[in-house]
Amino acid sequence: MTFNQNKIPLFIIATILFGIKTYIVYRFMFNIDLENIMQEIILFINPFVSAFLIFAISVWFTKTSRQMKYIRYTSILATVLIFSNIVFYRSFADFITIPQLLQGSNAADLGKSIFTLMEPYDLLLFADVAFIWYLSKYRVELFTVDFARKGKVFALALSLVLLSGNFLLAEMERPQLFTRAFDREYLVKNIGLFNYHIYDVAVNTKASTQKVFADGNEIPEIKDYVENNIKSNQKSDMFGIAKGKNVIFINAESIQSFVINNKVNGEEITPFLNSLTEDEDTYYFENFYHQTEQGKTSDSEFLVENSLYPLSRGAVFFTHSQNEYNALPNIIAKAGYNSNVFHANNKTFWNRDQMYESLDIDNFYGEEAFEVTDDNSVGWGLKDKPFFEQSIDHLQSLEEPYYSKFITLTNHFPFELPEEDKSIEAYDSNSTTLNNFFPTVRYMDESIEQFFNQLKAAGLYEESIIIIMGDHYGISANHNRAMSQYLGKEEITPFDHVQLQRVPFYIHIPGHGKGEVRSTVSGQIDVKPTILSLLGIENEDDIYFGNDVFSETRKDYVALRNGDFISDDYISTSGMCYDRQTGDPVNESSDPSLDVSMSEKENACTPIIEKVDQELAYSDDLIYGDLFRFIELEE
Ligand code: GP9
Ligand code: MN
Repeated sequence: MTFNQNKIPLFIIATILFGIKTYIVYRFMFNIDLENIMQEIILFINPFVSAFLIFAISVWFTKTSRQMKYIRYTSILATVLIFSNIVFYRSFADFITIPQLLQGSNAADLGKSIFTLMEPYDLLLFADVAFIWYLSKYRVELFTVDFARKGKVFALALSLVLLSGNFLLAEMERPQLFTRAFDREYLVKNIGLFNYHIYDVAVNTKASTQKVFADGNEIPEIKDYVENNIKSNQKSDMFGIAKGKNVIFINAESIQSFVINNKVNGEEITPFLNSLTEDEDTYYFENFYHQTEQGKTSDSEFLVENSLYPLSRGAVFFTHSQNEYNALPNIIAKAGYNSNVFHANNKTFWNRDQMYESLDIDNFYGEEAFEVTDDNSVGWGLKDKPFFEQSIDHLQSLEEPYYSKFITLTNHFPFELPEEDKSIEAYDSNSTTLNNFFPTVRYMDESIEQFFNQLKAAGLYEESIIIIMGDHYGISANHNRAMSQYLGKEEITPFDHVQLQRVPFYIHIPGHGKGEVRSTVSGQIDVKPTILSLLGIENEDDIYFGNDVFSETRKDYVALRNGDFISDDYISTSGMCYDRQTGDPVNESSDPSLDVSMSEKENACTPIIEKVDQELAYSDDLIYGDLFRFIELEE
């Protein structure tokens, strides 16, 4: 940049003032959790990066007056944006999102209380604006206004370098920040308020353009596919067995089936869940798979409520929370059920507050419904035992019948637990994650046992069925070495990896007496049809991709979201087809000169791969096109 004599460009001053202001707002007006020094650094850097990005554009205006005007007006606009977020935050403890802003009810709520949400000292936010205004109007002679082409390009390049640097740091601090997009607070704290808004606009524009181009033409074809390939026309023996009963659904965080009936250091890991596998009122499904992707817990919720697949990237809870769905709560409401979620975490995490409205969930008992203290929390928040204990009162206040989902939290990465809560010792391997997993799994097991007892004591047990489901894996493939040590295997093969995606699934029906261990190949996609069947609710005109787990006429495979599948006979993963029982590759060409892709094409998995791809694509179409808005569903 060529600076005239000792003059400096106004946009630099604007950047510095605006950066400082934004940083102060981050620290003192928003309640942003900073967990480590890296996060503090990123939070400090990003306001300046954003400010530079915005103000440096001014150098491209050749006329002095235009340049000054640009700086003036952008500083006002950007400040108004910050101010709006502050006001919004005071009411919703969240940052503005476009859909939320457009939601009539939110805006109306805000409208009424807007003045009560403003503080006199908010005026200070406009102090630098006034200063910049003054300088740009009356002291123009102090500033460089003429930038050589080289200077302009340099300013632009610097903007991009700063931005990439910021994004790189953010990605290092939170891998997959953009694709997973789990929480607005994380986004704001890592990339800044302005870039967050740009990101939010981009995500929403993408979703709504795809929506705009959809017209419902695809529906007959999808319906046909579902009728012919998914739905079974026979009711299972279990149809209506729990008619009118409450449904208590436990979403058990990060538990995998390999811990069930297994030991660590010679001790049982999950004594209570093990006892349930032998319990006469309980069905335990040992070949039940999670089908989640980047949306983790939220994906598992999406599968359960809709029997649709989550998306292959991003969290559908974020990207398509404004869609219409025909979710389980909506269907059972017609049979008189109310639906509730209990989860002692931020309501905005995974965008639950917005998505639950679209899923027709009546009540969401989030963090503020619980008494959370330093003593009763660890890691992500309230420990599972006090969580269940405190939930009993809420549960008692509900009208029956209800569907109530409990999302546990303690058994979450990085699996922290205070000594006094540890009933078993950690494992000993090169993976602290796997080592610490066992004591927290045990803690969750104990908390579920305690919950059963409390339900009984509160008289809520007899009239309910209790379903327990693992939401997704807790131990990723990064810990394969430790995992192979624990399982006593030489290595974790792709086949083993698929088998490790099994999560526990229990259906407990008090007084039933016919429970047993079932080996049906099944998955989270089957939960909605199963619950509906147990409650004796027919749901014929709906579109979904799973089956009642008790049905005799099920489609005989489970698709994972990445296109892998598990069928009665085969497991398909990483381009290989394995025999499900022996784990041996099948139909590999014996002639090594044969084209590999040919031999892959010819293998025994091929016909199912085609179905799996088709099914995933149809599910995606339904979501991207928001097609449920075109579907007439029976009232
Ligand atoms: C957060 C909890 C954990 O509210 O559900 O989410 P996860 O990281 O497991 O998806
Ligand atoms: Mn989870």
